[in-house]
Parts: sequence; structure tokens; C-alpha cells
Amino acid sequence: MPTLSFPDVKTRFERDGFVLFPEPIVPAELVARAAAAMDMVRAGHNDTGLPHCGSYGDPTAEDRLVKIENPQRASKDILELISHPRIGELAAAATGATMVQAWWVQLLYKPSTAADNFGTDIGWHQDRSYWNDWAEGSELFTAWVALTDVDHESGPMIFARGSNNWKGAAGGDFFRQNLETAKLSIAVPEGEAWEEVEAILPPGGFSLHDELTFHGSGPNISGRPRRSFAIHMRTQNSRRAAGITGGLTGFIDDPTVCPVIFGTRDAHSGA
Ligand SMILES: O=C(O)CCC(=O)C(=O)O
Repeated sequence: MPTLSFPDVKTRFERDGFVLFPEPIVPAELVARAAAAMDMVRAGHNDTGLPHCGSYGDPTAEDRLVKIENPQRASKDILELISHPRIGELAAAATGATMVQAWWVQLLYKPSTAADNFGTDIGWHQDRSYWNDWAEGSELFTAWVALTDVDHESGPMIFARGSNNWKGAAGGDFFRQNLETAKLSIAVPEGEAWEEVEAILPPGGFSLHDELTFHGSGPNISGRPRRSFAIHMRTQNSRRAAGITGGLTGFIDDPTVCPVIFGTRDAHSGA
């Protein structure tokens, strides 16, 4: 039986900028339903009467990264998975939040390819640089849920330990290929060391990472697809940027896209 006790998650999350839950937190039966729903959504279907919010490239590609925005809008099973209460509880434990809400989700399907294939890497980046719709100081982070075994061969996410605490670090690009050369573009502050940690996870396991933590992933050479969802989350300490009503915060009042997965949203809960 997995030991569902992670007492020092907050300390580790704040110190390292990420924390791993390498146990099947989401039940296997729900993982299997969500994986089937992933294929349904990739094929252009839905069971909600609503479409997802767009995709990067061909959603059925087997030689490129597939990234589909808000797939939970198109699938009840994906909504159930990204709303799983255990993910909410552990996210709250890591951040000290009284409220956790998912505000955007990405379906990520990394096909297995040759090691030198171009197009499946996710370049080193900090999520915050893409999230200008949120006011400065907003508490934002990501839960990345594995639907397949994610090992060294399958192009796991890699975190730069402690980079969440680097002041003034910049650079990075989600779409840039070749992690080895890409990291040269990142200005690591003087006195800090670059240390990479792979997020090795079983199906139903997940990681949390801070909005400022540098991360990326290389090719999947495992012979099987790497399937996951990145659930972008916020705590009660977050606000829309001035003048923003749509964009990344456009679904914030729709619980079928942006479920509150821990606590309750009230007048003090930002956007
Ligand atoms: O799936 C990956 O390898 C990286 C995903 C990512 O950039 C994220 O979850 O923020």
C-alpha cells in the first residue's frame, strides 16, 4: 500500500521549487478512463457538447509534441481526473493554501521517437513568463499528472533544483529543442548552481512545480507514448492583471473548466 503521508512537502516545495508524489495518487481506473478520453479529444471528439480550447500543431501527430488546451472542457473523465481531491489536498499542503483552483490545463502527449527527432522536446522555461494575465505576486503553480509510467527513457520532466528562488534569472523558451544547448541561454545568477532532477513517476503519480522553477523535457525513446496533463493552479493569493477579463483567466468562473479542488472560493479569492 502506498504511504499517503508527505509531511515535509511545504519545506521541499519552497526550497527546491518542485515536489514529487511518486505513488499512484489518482486511482488506476480513473487514469485509464482519462487516457482513453485523451485519445477521444485528440481525435477531435467530445462528450460534453463543447470543444477544447485549441491545440498546438496536429493533435493526432505521432512525431511531434501534442499540446491541447483545456481538454477537460471536452471530456467528463478528464475533468474528473484534474479535479481529484487528493491532488487538491497535496497542492494545499505544499503551498499552505486555503483555496486551490485549476485555471488552465494542457494535455501533453509526447510520442516515442528517435533520440534525435526534432519536435518533441519541451525547452527550458519558467511558466511565469507566459502568464501575464495574472497580476504580479499571484501565487501560481502547476500539478503535472502522469498517465503512463514516466521513467528516464520516456522524456520525463526535468527541474532545475532551487531555481524558483533565483532572483532575476531570465531566459528559456518552451518551444526550443535540444535541452543541452537551450540551457546555455539561461542566465543563472552568480553563486547559484544548475542541478537537474528528473521527475520519475508512475501512472497516477504527480509533481508540483512553482511558476518560477526552470523545467523542460527531452525526447521519449521508451517505445510507448508519454501521456500527462499539466494542471495550472492558483491559490487565494492571486489576482487578474489590471484590465484583463479573458485570455488565460477567461474561464475562471466556469467550474466545468476551472474547478476549485481544495477549499472554497469566496470574495477574497482573487479573480
Ligand atoms: O511535459 C513537460 O515535459 C513539461 C510541461 C510543462 O512545461 C509544464 O507542466 O509546465
